[in-house]
Amino acid sequence: MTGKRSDAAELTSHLTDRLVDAVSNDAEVSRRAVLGGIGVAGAGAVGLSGRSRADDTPHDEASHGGFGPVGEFDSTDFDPHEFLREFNTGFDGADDLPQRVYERDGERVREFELYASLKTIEIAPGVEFPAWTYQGQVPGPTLRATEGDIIRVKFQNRQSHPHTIHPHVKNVAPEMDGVPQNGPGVVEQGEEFVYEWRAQPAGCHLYHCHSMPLKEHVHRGLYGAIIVDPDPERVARNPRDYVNYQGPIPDSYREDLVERAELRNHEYRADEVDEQVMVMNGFDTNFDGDNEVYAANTRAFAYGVGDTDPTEGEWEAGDTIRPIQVQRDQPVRVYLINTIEFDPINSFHTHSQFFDYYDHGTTLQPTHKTVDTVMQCQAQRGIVELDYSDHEPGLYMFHAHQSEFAELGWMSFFEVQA
Ligand SMILES: [Cu+2]
Repeated sequence: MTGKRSDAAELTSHLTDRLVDAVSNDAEVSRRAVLGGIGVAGAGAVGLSGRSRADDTPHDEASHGGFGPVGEFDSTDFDPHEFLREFNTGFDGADDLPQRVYERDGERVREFELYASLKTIEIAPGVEFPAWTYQGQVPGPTLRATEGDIIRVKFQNRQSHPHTIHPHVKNVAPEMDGVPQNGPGVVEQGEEFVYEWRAQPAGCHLYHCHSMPLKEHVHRGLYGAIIVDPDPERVARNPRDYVNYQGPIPDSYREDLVERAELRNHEYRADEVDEQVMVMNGFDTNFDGDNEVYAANTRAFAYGVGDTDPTEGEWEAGDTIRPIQVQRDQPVRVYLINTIEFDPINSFHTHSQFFDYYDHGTTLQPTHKTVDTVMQCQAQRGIVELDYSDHEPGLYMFHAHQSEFAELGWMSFFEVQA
């Protein structure tokens, strides 16, 4: 490994070991104990010396406990790298998500079949969590449509608790709101309900269960992304709906907005951009009302740097910890959503890089121009646009800038490639 890569791997490995040791060896451990390195892993777990085991064995020789390859995830049934770029549009998406597109009364319907189920998921190497899931995964599948379409979700509850799907879109029918007080109410075990929502407004949105107690149903894992792409034809007709700007809109500005809409829309030019979904989440492993493990897309440090150097060959099964590789000459767009429970806010910070941010993704002009940190409350979301064309190839960290979230799993790298 090159120097920088081995340093990054060392950091990832150290933090992962510390987290895993603390969480897995003592079900009662609090996150304060994890951060302090006390109680479970002992004094050997503290500091960034590169020695992460209580027995003081150097990293390269450590056994890393009894699970799988060194510091790797055991379970291959969820791959955060695959999830990152997997958009279900009705035309295209995950094999295990039934979906289709059809016309009905002159409108386009994007139909998906989602179920709720209990599933044990792996949130850090060897650390399991009893999740409540949509489609057996956390986050649930990313649903994507174009503004104005109908999103139709056939929902089946295969779990013993009553669940719903509550959409964060502009929904004009109360019975489709997915709350216990309206329409069908909660969906009991074995029951089904078909939700229909208009895909509006354009933006980065989400869905989640709204059964009581709400914080448990959300924290257990029942959430996912809804992405609504702007319709360039509508933008041309109503440009004012997409800007926070009161002045006149000359034709050149209108054309610029239409082009921006095309670059955001998967049926036009969105493939020119490296699009990614990051759902910032956390897990309360001992159910004390405090999260012990944090991540973007569920798996702690999965976008860190593992032991394998991809420049030396292809990735192999078991190489579950690796940076997100991006091309220097291709812009990056992150649909960023915060679903964290128990903590009031979450955040996203890039090293050596500034980005444009679109709060809720509902505008075609950035709401924050040239920033390197944004924060989101629960259910807040937005679009992050990054350009690495000026940067030298290499590893660039990004993480929550609550430092403790970063140390407890929400720390990642982009690997910029020439
Ligand atoms: Cu629920």
